[in-house]
Amino acid sequence: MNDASTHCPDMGSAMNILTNHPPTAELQRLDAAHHMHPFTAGAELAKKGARIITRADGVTLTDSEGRTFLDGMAGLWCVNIGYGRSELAEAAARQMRELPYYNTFFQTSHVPVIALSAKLAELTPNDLNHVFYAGSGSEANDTNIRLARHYWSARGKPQKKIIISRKNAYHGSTMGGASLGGMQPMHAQGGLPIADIHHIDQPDWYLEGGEHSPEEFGLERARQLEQAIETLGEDNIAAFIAEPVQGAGGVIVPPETYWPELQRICDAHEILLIVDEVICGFGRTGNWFGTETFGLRPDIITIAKGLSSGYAPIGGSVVTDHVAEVIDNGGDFNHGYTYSGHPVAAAVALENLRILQEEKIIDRVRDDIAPYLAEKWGQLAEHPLVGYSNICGMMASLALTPDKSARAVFAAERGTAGLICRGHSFDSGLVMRHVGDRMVISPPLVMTRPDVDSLIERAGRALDLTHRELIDKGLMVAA
Ligand code: PXG
Repeated sequence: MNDASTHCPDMGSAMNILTNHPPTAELQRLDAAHHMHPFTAGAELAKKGARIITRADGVTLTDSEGRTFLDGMAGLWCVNIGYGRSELAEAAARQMRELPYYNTFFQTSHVPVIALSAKLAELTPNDLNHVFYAGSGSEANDTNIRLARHYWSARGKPQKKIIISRKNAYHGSTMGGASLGGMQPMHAQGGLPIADIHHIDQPDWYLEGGEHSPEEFGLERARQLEQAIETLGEDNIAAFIAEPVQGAGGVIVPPETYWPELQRICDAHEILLIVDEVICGFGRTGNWFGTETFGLRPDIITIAKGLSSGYAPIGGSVVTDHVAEVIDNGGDFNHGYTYSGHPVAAAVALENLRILQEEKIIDRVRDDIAPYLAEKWGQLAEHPLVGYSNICGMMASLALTPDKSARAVFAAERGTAGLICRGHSFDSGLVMRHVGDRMVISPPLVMTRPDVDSLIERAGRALDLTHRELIDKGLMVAA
Protein backbone atom coordinates (compact mmCIF):
# COMPACT_ATOMS: atom_id res chain seq x y z
CA MET A 1 0.00 0.00 0.00
CA ASN A 2 1.11 3.50 -0.73
CA ASP A 3 -0.38 5.68 1.92
CA ALA A 4 2.64 7.90 2.55
CA SER A 5 1.18 9.15 5.81
CA THR A 6 1.77 5.80 7.52
CA HIS A 7 5.30 5.36 6.21
CA CYS A 8 8.38 6.10 8.21
CA PRO A 9 10.57 8.75 6.61
CA ASP A 10 13.68 6.58 7.05
CA MET A 11 12.27 3.35 5.62
CA GLY A 12 14.67 3.59 2.67
CA SER A 13 17.38 2.03 4.79
CA ALA A 14 16.59 -0.80 7.17
CA MET A 15 19.73 -0.09 9.19
CA ASN A 16 18.72 3.53 9.58
CA ILE A 17 15.46 2.80 11.32
CA LEU A 18 17.08 0.18 13.54
CA THR A 19 20.11 2.13 14.65
CA ASN A 20 18.62 5.59 14.66
CA HIS A 21 14.97 4.97 15.29
CA PRO A 22 12.20 7.58 15.35
CA PRO A 23 10.69 8.69 18.68
CA THR A 24 8.27 6.46 20.58
CA ALA A 25 5.06 8.07 19.32
CA GLU A 26 6.10 7.59 15.70
CA LEU A 27 7.12 3.97 16.32
CA GLN A 28 3.78 3.35 18.01
CA ARG A 29 1.95 4.88 15.09
CA LEU A 30 3.78 2.69 12.59
CA ASP A 31 3.29 -0.34 14.80
CA ALA A 32 -0.46 0.27 15.02
CA ALA A 33 -0.66 0.90 11.28
CA HIS A 34 1.27 -2.16 10.07
CA HIS A 35 1.95 -4.74 12.75
CA MET A 36 -0.60 -7.33 13.90
CA HIS A 37 0.22 -8.57 17.42
CA PRO A 38 -0.34 -12.12 18.70
CA PHE A 39 -3.09 -12.70 21.29
CA THR A 40 -4.00 -8.99 21.21
CA ALA A 41 -7.09 -6.93 20.45
CA GLY A 42 -5.42 -4.76 17.82
CA ALA A 43 -7.84 -1.83 17.95
CA GLU A 44 -7.47 -1.48 21.73
CA LEU A 45 -3.69 -1.62 21.53
CA ALA A 46 -3.67 0.96 18.75
CA LYS A 47 -5.42 3.40 21.10
CA LYS A 48 -2.88 2.90 23.88
CA GLY A 49 0.27 2.33 21.81
CA ALA A 50 2.58 -0.63 22.33
CA ARG A 51 5.39 -0.54 24.83
CA ILE A 52 8.53 -0.67 22.69
CA ILE A 53 11.49 -2.59 24.03
CA THR A 54 14.73 -1.39 22.52
CA ARG A 55 17.48 -3.28 24.31
CA ALA A 56 18.26 -5.72 27.07
CA ASP A 57 21.19 -6.90 29.12
CA GLY A 58 21.41 -9.64 31.72
CA VAL A 59 17.96 -9.69 33.34
CA THR A 60 17.02 -6.09 32.50
CA LEU A 61 14.94 -4.70 29.64
CA THR A 62 15.02 -1.09 28.44
CA ASP A 63 12.15 0.57 26.55
CA SER A 64 12.18 3.38 24.01
CA GLU A 65 11.61 5.93 26.78
CA GLY A 66 14.67 4.72 28.67
CA ARG A 67 12.67 2.98 31.42
CA THR A 68 14.11 -0.26 32.72
CA PHE A 69 12.32 -3.42 33.84
CA LEU A 70 13.43 -6.56 35.57
CA ASP A 71 12.34 -9.29 33.18
CA GLY A 72 10.43 -11.72 35.37
CA MET A 73 9.32 -13.69 32.30
CA ALA A 74 12.66 -14.30 30.52
CA GLY A 75 11.06 -12.84 27.39
CA LEU A 76 8.34 -15.42 26.90
CA TRP A 77 9.68 -18.21 29.15
CA CYS A 78 12.75 -18.55 26.97
CA VAL A 79 15.78 -16.33 27.66
CA ASN A 80 17.28 -18.86 30.07
CA ILE A 81 20.88 -17.58 29.89
CA GLY A 82 19.83 -13.92 30.08
CA TYR A 83 20.27 -11.15 27.52
CA GLY A 84 23.40 -9.74 25.98
CA ARG A 85 25.58 -12.83 25.58
CA SER A 86 27.80 -11.77 22.70
CA GLU A 87 29.05 -15.35 22.23
CA LEU A 88 25.68 -16.18 20.66
CA ALA A 89 25.83 -13.14 18.39
CA GLU A 90 29.28 -14.22 17.29
CA ALA A 91 28.15 -17.81 16.70
CA ALA A 92 25.32 -16.49 14.49
CA ALA A 93 27.59 -14.12 12.55
CA ARG A 94 30.22 -16.82 12.04
CA GLN A 95 27.63 -19.28 10.77
CA MET A 96 26.00 -16.67 8.50
CA ARG A 97 29.34 -16.07 6.85
CA GLU A 98 30.18 -19.77 6.54
CA LEU A 99 26.81 -21.22 5.48
CA PRO A 100 23.74 -19.07 6.18
CA TYR A 101 21.27 -21.62 4.90
CA TYR A 102 21.06 -25.07 3.55
CA ASN A 103 18.27 -27.62 3.80
CA THR A 104 18.30 -31.07 5.33
CA PHE A 105 15.74 -32.62 2.97
CA PHE A 106 17.36 -34.31 0.00
CA GLN A 107 19.96 -36.51 1.63
CA THR A 108 22.04 -33.54 2.72
CA SER A 109 23.16 -32.37 6.12
CA HIS A 110 25.45 -29.71 7.58
CA VAL A 111 27.86 -29.35 10.46
CA PRO A 112 25.75 -27.25 12.91
CA VAL A 113 22.73 -29.57 12.71
CA ILE A 114 24.90 -32.65 13.16
CA ALA A 115 26.74 -31.14 16.14
CA LEU A 116 23.52 -29.95 17.78
CA SER A 117 21.80 -33.32 17.35
CA ALA A 118 24.72 -35.17 18.92
CA LYS A 119 24.75 -32.66 21.79
CA LEU A 120 21.02 -33.03 22.39
CA ALA A 121 21.35 -36.82 22.38
CA GLU A 122 23.96 -36.42 25.13
CA LEU A 123 21.90 -33.97 27.23
CA THR A 124 18.42 -35.50 26.97
CA PRO A 125 17.65 -38.37 29.37
CA ASN A 126 17.24 -42.08 28.65
CA ASP A 127 17.50 -43.08 25.01
CA LEU A 128 16.01 -39.91 23.55
CA ASN A 129 18.67 -39.79 20.86
CA HIS A 130 17.09 -38.59 17.62
CA VAL A 131 15.95 -35.08 16.75
CA PHE A 132 13.49 -33.85 14.12
CA TYR A 133 13.77 -30.05 13.87
CA ALA A 134 11.19 -27.32 13.56
CA GLY A 135 11.24 -23.53 13.77
CA SER A 136 9.16 -23.34 16.96
CA GLY A 137 7.38 -25.31 19.66
CA SER A 138 4.09 -25.16 17.75
CA GLU A 139 5.63 -26.64 14.65
CA ALA A 140 7.34 -29.30 16.73
CA ASN A 141 4.02 -30.32 18.25
CA ASP A 142 2.51 -30.51 14.76
CA THR A 143 5.40 -32.81 13.93
CA ASN A 144 4.53 -34.87 17.00
CA ILE A 145 0.96 -35.43 15.82
CA ARG A 146 2.27 -36.68 12.50
CA LEU A 147 5.11 -38.67 14.09
CA ALA A 148 2.82 -40.44 16.57
CA ARG A 149 0.23 -41.32 13.92
CA HIS A 150 2.86 -42.38 11.40
CA TYR A 151 4.57 -44.48 14.08
CA TRP A 152 1.44 -46.56 14.62
CA SER A 153 0.78 -46.81 10.88
CA ALA A 154 4.29 -48.08 10.38
CA ARG A 155 3.56 -50.68 13.05
CA GLY A 156 0.47 -51.81 11.15
CA LYS A 157 -2.04 -50.01 13.39
CA PRO A 158 -3.21 -47.00 11.34
CA GLN A 159 -6.41 -46.71 13.38
CA LYS A 160 -4.40 -45.58 16.42
CA LYS A 161 -4.82 -41.86 15.76
CA ILE A 162 -6.36 -40.17 18.81
CA ILE A 163 -4.12 -37.97 20.89
CA ILE A 164 -5.22 -37.27 24.43
CA SER A 165 -4.30 -33.93 25.96
CA ARG A 166 -5.63 -31.76 28.78
CA LYS A 167 -7.91 -28.79 29.18
CA ASN A 168 -6.00 -25.55 29.82
CA ALA A 169 -2.85 -27.04 28.27
CA TYR A 170 -0.86 -24.87 25.88
CA HIS A 171 0.95 -26.60 23.03
CA GLY A 172 1.15 -23.83 20.44
CA SER A 173 -0.83 -21.78 17.94
CA THR A 174 -0.71 -23.76 14.71
CA MET A 175 -3.84 -25.77 13.86
CA GLY A 176 -2.26 -28.86 15.38
CA GLY A 177 -0.66 -27.14 18.35
CA ALA A 178 -3.81 -25.22 19.24
CA SER A 179 -5.87 -28.40 18.89
CA LEU A 180 -3.59 -30.26 21.28
CA GLY A 181 -3.84 -27.30 23.60
CA GLY A 182 -6.94 -27.10 25.74
CA MET A 183 -7.57 -23.37 25.56
CA GLN A 184 -11.25 -22.82 24.90
CA PRO A 185 -10.89 -19.25 23.54
CA MET A 186 -8.43 -20.58 20.96
CA HIS A 187 -10.73 -23.44 19.95
CA ALA A 188 -13.59 -20.98 19.59
CA GLN A 189 -11.74 -19.17 16.78
CA GLY A 190 -11.39 -21.22 13.62
CA GLY A 191 -13.20 -24.45 14.29
CA LEU A 192 -10.75 -26.31 16.49
CA PRO A 193 -9.76 -28.85 17.59
CA ILE A 194 -8.92 -30.87 14.48
CA ALA A 195 -10.24 -34.43 14.43
CA ASP A 196 -9.08 -37.10 16.85
CA ILE A 197 -7.85 -34.91 19.69
CA HIS A 198 -9.43 -35.55 23.08
CA HIS A 199 -9.04 -33.51 26.28
CA ILE A 200 -9.18 -34.65 29.89
CA ASP A 201 -9.21 -32.35 32.94
CA GLN A 202 -6.12 -30.58 34.27
CA PRO A 203 -4.53 -31.09 37.72
CA ASP A 204 -5.29 -27.58 39.02
CA TRP A 205 -5.99 -28.39 42.67
CA TYR A 206 -6.39 -24.76 43.74
CA LEU A 207 -9.24 -23.96 41.35
CA GLU A 208 -10.72 -27.40 40.75
CA GLY A 209 -9.76 -29.59 43.71
CA GLY A 210 -12.92 -28.95 45.72
CA GLU A 211 -12.92 -30.89 48.99
CA HIS A 212 -10.25 -33.38 47.86
CA SER A 213 -6.78 -33.34 49.32
CA PRO A 214 -4.16 -32.49 46.65
CA GLU A 215 -3.02 -36.14 46.73
CA GLU A 216 -6.51 -37.55 46.12
CA PHE A 217 -7.15 -34.96 43.46
CA GLY A 218 -3.87 -35.75 41.65
CA LEU A 219 -4.82 -39.42 41.46
CA GLU A 220 -8.35 -38.65 40.33
CA ARG A 221 -7.16 -36.40 37.51
CA ALA A 222 -4.46 -38.87 36.39
CA ARG A 223 -6.99 -41.69 36.34
CA GLN A 224 -9.07 -39.74 33.85
CA LEU A 225 -6.46 -40.86 31.33
CA GLU A 226 -7.23 -44.50 32.09
CA GLN A 227 -10.96 -43.81 31.83
CA ALA A 228 -10.46 -42.07 28.48
CA ILE A 229 -8.43 -45.04 27.23
CA GLU A 230 -11.27 -47.38 28.23
CA THR A 231 -13.94 -45.19 26.64
CA LEU A 232 -12.12 -44.38 23.41
CA GLY A 233 -10.44 -47.77 23.06
CA GLU A 234 -6.71 -48.41 23.34
CA ASP A 235 -6.71 -49.53 19.69
CA ASN A 236 -7.68 -45.99 18.65
CA ILE A 237 -5.20 -44.02 20.75
CA ALA A 238 -1.79 -42.94 19.51
CA ALA A 239 -0.46 -40.83 22.37
CA PHE A 240 -0.94 -38.75 25.48
CA ILE A 241 0.72 -35.31 25.56
CA ALA A 242 1.35 -33.07 28.57
CA GLU A 243 3.73 -30.52 30.02
CA PRO A 244 5.44 -31.57 33.26
CA VAL A 245 4.26 -28.26 34.75
CA GLN A 246 1.64 -26.27 32.82
CA GLY A 247 3.31 -22.95 32.01
CA ALA A 248 0.97 -20.72 30.01
CA GLY A 249 -1.91 -22.41 31.85
CA GLY A 250 -0.76 -20.56 35.00
CA VAL A 251 2.29 -22.44 36.35
CA ILE A 252 0.23 -25.28 37.72
CA VAL A 253 2.52 -27.66 39.57
CA PRO A 254 0.59 -30.92 39.79
CA PRO A 255 0.08 -32.75 43.11
CA GLU A 256 2.83 -35.27 43.87
CA THR A 257 0.58 -38.22 43.12
CA TYR A 258 -0.23 -37.08 39.60
CA TRP A 259 2.76 -37.91 37.40
CA PRO A 260 3.64 -41.31 38.90
CA GLU A 261 0.05 -42.43 38.25
CA LEU A 262 0.10 -41.07 34.69
CA GLN A 263 3.40 -42.80 33.99
CA ARG A 264 1.95 -46.06 35.38
CA ILE A 265 -1.08 -45.72 33.07
CA CYS A 266 1.10 -45.00 30.04
CA ASP A 267 3.27 -48.03 30.88
CA ALA A 268 0.23 -50.27 31.24
CA HIS A 269 -1.19 -49.31 27.85
CA GLU A 270 0.13 -49.28 24.34
CA ILE A 271 0.22 -45.52 23.84
CA LEU A 272 3.09 -43.09 23.36
CA LEU A 273 3.92 -40.52 26.04
CA ILE A 274 4.79 -37.10 24.59
CA VAL A 275 6.23 -34.71 27.16
CA ASP A 276 6.12 -31.08 26.06
CA GLU A 277 9.37 -29.61 27.40
CA VAL A 278 9.07 -26.30 25.53
CA ILE A 279 8.98 -24.35 28.81
CA CYS A 280 10.23 -26.96 31.29
CA GLY A 281 13.29 -27.95 29.26
CA PHE A 282 16.81 -26.55 29.50
CA GLY A 283 16.92 -25.92 33.21
CA ARG A 284 13.62 -24.26 34.04
CA THR A 285 12.62 -26.86 36.65
CA GLY A 286 16.12 -27.25 38.14
CA ASN A 287 17.18 -30.17 35.94
CA TRP A 288 17.98 -30.22 32.25
CA PHE A 289 14.46 -31.48 31.58
CA GLY A 290 11.15 -31.58 33.45
CA THR A 291 11.17 -35.27 32.55
CA GLU A 292 13.98 -35.74 35.09
CA THR A 293 12.34 -33.58 37.76
CA PHE A 294 9.20 -35.73 37.60
CA GLY A 295 10.84 -39.11 36.85
CA LEU A 296 9.17 -39.60 33.45
CA ARG A 297 9.97 -41.96 30.59
CA PRO A 298 8.65 -40.22 27.47
CA ASP A 299 8.77 -41.64 23.96
CA ILE A 300 8.92 -38.14 22.47
CA ILE A 301 9.73 -34.73 23.94
CA THR A 302 9.01 -31.32 22.42
CA ILE A 303 11.76 -28.70 22.71
CA ALA A 304 12.04 -25.00 21.74
CA LYS A 305 12.43 -21.73 23.73
CA GLY A 306 15.37 -22.42 26.11
CA LEU A 307 17.06 -24.54 23.43
CA SER A 308 18.44 -21.29 22.00
CA SER A 309 17.47 -19.09 24.99
CA GLY A 310 15.25 -17.36 22.43
CA TYR A 311 18.25 -15.91 20.55
CA ALA A 312 17.14 -17.74 17.39
CA PRO A 313 13.88 -19.48 16.48
CA ILE A 314 14.32 -23.23 16.74
CA GLY A 315 12.33 -26.17 18.07
CA GLY A 316 12.25 -29.89 17.69
CA SER A 317 10.97 -33.32 18.62
CA VAL A 318 13.40 -35.69 20.30
CA VAL A 319 12.43 -39.35 20.08
CA THR A 320 13.70 -42.59 21.59
CA ASP A 321 15.81 -45.18 19.76
CA HIS A 322 12.72 -47.36 19.42
CA VAL A 323 10.47 -44.65 17.94
CA ALA A 324 13.23 -43.58 15.56
CA GLU A 325 13.76 -47.17 14.44
CA VAL A 326 10.07 -47.59 13.59
CA ILE A 327 9.92 -44.24 11.77
CA ASP A 328 13.21 -44.82 9.96
CA ASN A 329 11.99 -48.19 8.70
CA GLY A 330 8.54 -46.91 7.78
CA GLY A 331 9.46 -45.47 4.38
CA ASP A 332 9.58 -41.73 3.72
CA PHE A 333 8.20 -39.64 6.59
CA ASN A 334 6.46 -37.03 4.42
CA HIS A 335 7.02 -34.07 6.67
CA GLY A 336 9.51 -31.23 7.08
CA TYR A 337 10.02 -27.48 7.19
CA THR A 338 12.27 -25.25 5.08
CA TYR A 339 13.97 -24.26 8.31
CA SER A 340 14.22 -27.73 9.89
CA GLY A 341 17.67 -27.63 11.47
CA HIS A 342 18.46 -24.12 10.20
CA PRO A 343 22.26 -23.76 10.39
CA VAL A 344 22.30 -20.33 12.06
CA ALA A 345 19.69 -21.30 14.64
CA ALA A 346 21.51 -24.59 15.25
CA ALA A 347 24.85 -22.81 15.75
CA VAL A 348 23.21 -20.39 18.20
CA ALA A 349 21.52 -23.23 20.10
CA LEU A 350 24.81 -25.11 20.33
CA GLU A 351 26.53 -22.09 21.82
CA ASN A 352 23.64 -21.61 24.25
CA LEU A 353 23.95 -25.24 25.39
CA ARG A 354 27.70 -24.81 25.81
CA ILE A 355 27.12 -21.83 28.11
CA LEU A 356 24.39 -23.61 30.11
CA GLN A 357 26.68 -26.60 30.54
CA GLU A 358 30.11 -25.01 31.07
CA GLU A 359 28.84 -22.31 33.40
CA LYS A 360 26.89 -24.93 35.36
CA ILE A 361 23.84 -22.68 35.23
CA ILE A 362 21.39 -25.51 35.84
CA ASP A 363 23.36 -26.87 38.83
CA ARG A 364 23.22 -23.36 40.28
CA VAL A 365 19.47 -23.17 39.68
CA ARG A 366 18.91 -26.47 41.46
CA ASP A 367 21.31 -25.93 44.37
CA ASP A 368 21.07 -22.23 45.02
CA ILE A 369 18.90 -19.79 43.14
CA ALA A 370 15.67 -21.82 42.82
CA PRO A 371 15.60 -22.72 46.54
CA TYR A 372 16.29 -19.07 47.34
CA LEU A 373 13.48 -17.92 45.02
CA ALA A 374 11.16 -20.53 46.56
CA GLU A 375 11.84 -19.22 50.07
CA LYS A 376 11.15 -15.62 49.05
CA TRP A 377 8.20 -16.44 46.79
CA GLY A 378 6.63 -18.36 49.65
CA GLN A 379 6.74 -15.17 51.71
CA LEU A 380 4.58 -13.41 49.09
CA ALA A 381 1.93 -16.05 49.75
CA GLU A 382 1.44 -14.38 53.15
CA HIS A 383 0.04 -11.32 51.40
CA PRO A 384 -3.70 -10.77 52.06
CA LEU A 385 -4.39 -10.83 48.31
CA VAL A 386 -2.70 -14.20 47.71
CA GLY A 387 -4.57 -17.46 48.16
CA TYR A 388 -1.93 -19.92 47.04
CA SER A 389 1.58 -20.04 45.63
CA ASN A 390 3.14 -22.59 43.35
CA ILE A 391 6.77 -22.99 42.37
CA CYS A 392 8.92 -25.47 40.53
CA GLY A 393 12.52 -24.44 39.87
CA MET A 394 12.43 -21.04 38.21
CA MET A 395 8.73 -20.92 37.35
CA ALA A 396 6.17 -19.79 39.88
CA SER A 397 2.65 -18.46 40.35
CA LEU A 398 0.48 -16.67 42.89
CA ALA A 399 -3.30 -17.11 42.86
CA LEU A 400 -4.99 -13.82 43.76
CA THR A 401 -8.09 -14.12 45.90
CA PRO A 402 -10.69 -11.85 47.51
CA ASP A 403 -10.83 -14.23 50.50
CA LYS A 404 -7.66 -15.94 51.59
CA SER A 405 -9.36 -18.36 53.93
CA ALA A 406 -11.64 -19.92 51.34
CA ARG A 407 -9.72 -20.44 48.03
CA ALA A 408 -12.29 -17.98 46.71
CA VAL A 409 -12.35 -16.53 43.20
CA PHE A 410 -13.39 -12.97 42.40
CA ALA A 411 -16.95 -12.01 41.52
CA ALA A 412 -15.49 -9.69 38.86
CA GLU A 413 -14.79 -11.11 35.42
CA ARG A 414 -11.90 -13.58 35.49
CA GLY A 415 -8.60 -11.81 34.85
CA THR A 416 -9.70 -8.39 36.13
CA ALA A 417 -7.53 -8.53 39.23
CA GLY A 418 -4.69 -10.17 37.30
CA LEU A 419 -4.66 -7.42 34.69
CA ILE A 420 -4.63 -4.70 37.36
CA CYS A 421 -1.72 -6.42 39.06
CA ARG A 422 0.19 -6.76 35.80
CA GLY A 423 -0.16 -2.98 35.30
CA HIS A 424 1.14 -2.22 38.79
CA SER A 425 3.93 -4.69 38.26
CA PHE A 426 5.09 -2.90 35.09
CA ASP A 427 4.84 0.42 36.89
CA SER A 428 6.98 -1.05 39.67
CA GLY A 429 9.65 -2.04 37.14
CA LEU A 430 8.88 -5.76 36.91
CA VAL A 431 7.57 -7.79 33.99
CA MET A 432 5.19 -10.29 35.55
CA ARG A 433 2.51 -12.00 33.45
CA HIS A 434 -1.05 -12.76 34.48
CA VAL A 435 -3.02 -15.86 33.56
CA GLY A 436 -6.54 -15.10 34.64
CA ASP A 437 -6.12 -14.04 38.25
CA ARG A 438 -2.83 -15.85 38.71
CA MET A 439 0.40 -13.89 38.54
CA VAL A 440 3.24 -15.88 37.01
CA ILE A 441 7.00 -15.52 36.70
CA SER A 442 9.62 -17.44 34.78
CA PRO A 443 12.78 -15.32 35.06
CA PRO A 444 16.15 -15.89 33.40
CA LEU A 445 18.02 -18.75 35.08
CA VAL A 446 21.06 -16.52 35.59
CA MET A 447 19.35 -14.38 38.23
CA THR A 448 21.48 -13.52 41.23
CA ARG A 449 20.22 -13.37 44.82
CA PRO A 450 20.02 -9.53 44.65
CA ASP A 451 17.97 -9.91 41.43
CA VAL A 452 15.60 -12.23 43.29
CA ASP A 453 15.35 -9.77 46.19
CA SER A 454 14.51 -7.01 43.75
CA LEU A 455 11.92 -9.17 41.96
CA ILE A 456 10.23 -10.01 45.27
CA GLU A 457 10.28 -6.43 46.43
CA ARG A 458 8.69 -5.20 43.19
CA ALA A 459 6.14 -8.03 43.11
CA GLY A 460 5.24 -7.20 46.73
CA ARG A 461 4.74 -3.55 45.82
CA ALA A 462 2.53 -4.55 42.86
CA LEU A 463 0.44 -6.74 45.20
CA ASP A 464 0.03 -3.88 47.70
CA LEU A 465 -1.04 -1.43 44.97
CA THR A 466 -3.41 -3.99 43.45
CA HIS A 467 -4.94 -4.75 46.83
CA ARG A 468 -5.54 -1.05 47.44
CA GLU A 469 -7.08 -0.54 43.98
CA LEU A 470 -9.34 -3.58 44.33
CA ILE A 471 -10.57 -2.33 47.71
CA ASP A 472 -11.14 1.19 46.33
CA LYS A 473 -13.10 -0.18 43.39
CA GLY A 474 -15.15 -2.53 45.56
CA LEU A 475 -13.72 -5.56 43.79
CA MET A 476 -12.53 -7.57 46.81
CA VAL A 477 -15.71 -9.60 46.51
CA ALA A 478 -15.92 -13.38 46.22
CA ALA A 479 -18.02 -15.01 43.51
N1 PXG B 1 4.41 -25.89 24.06
C1 PXG B 1 4.45 -25.19 25.20
C2 PXG B 1 4.43 -25.93 26.49
C3 PXG B 1 4.56 -23.80 25.16
O1 PXG B 1 4.59 -23.10 26.30
C4 PXG B 1 4.53 -23.93 22.76
C5 PXG B 1 4.45 -25.29 22.86
C6 PXG B 1 4.57 -23.32 21.40
O2 PXG B 1 5.83 -22.82 21.14
P1 PXG B 1 6.03 -21.63 20.06
O3 PXG B 1 7.52 -21.56 19.95
O4 PXG B 1 5.41 -22.07 18.80
O5 PXG B 1 5.37 -20.42 20.61
C7 PXG B 1 4.61 -23.15 23.92
C8 PXG B 1 4.70 -21.66 23.81
C9 PXG B 1 2.23 -17.18 27.22
C10 PXG B 1 2.83 -17.81 26.02
O6 PXG B 1 1.55 -16.18 27.05
C11 PXG B 1 3.38 -19.07 26.08
C12 PXG B 1 3.91 -19.64 24.91
C13 PXG B 1 3.89 -18.93 23.73
C14 PXG B 1 3.35 -17.66 23.69
C15 PXG B 1 2.80 -17.09 24.84
O7 PXG B 1 2.42 -17.67 28.32
N2 PXG B 1 4.39 -20.93 24.96
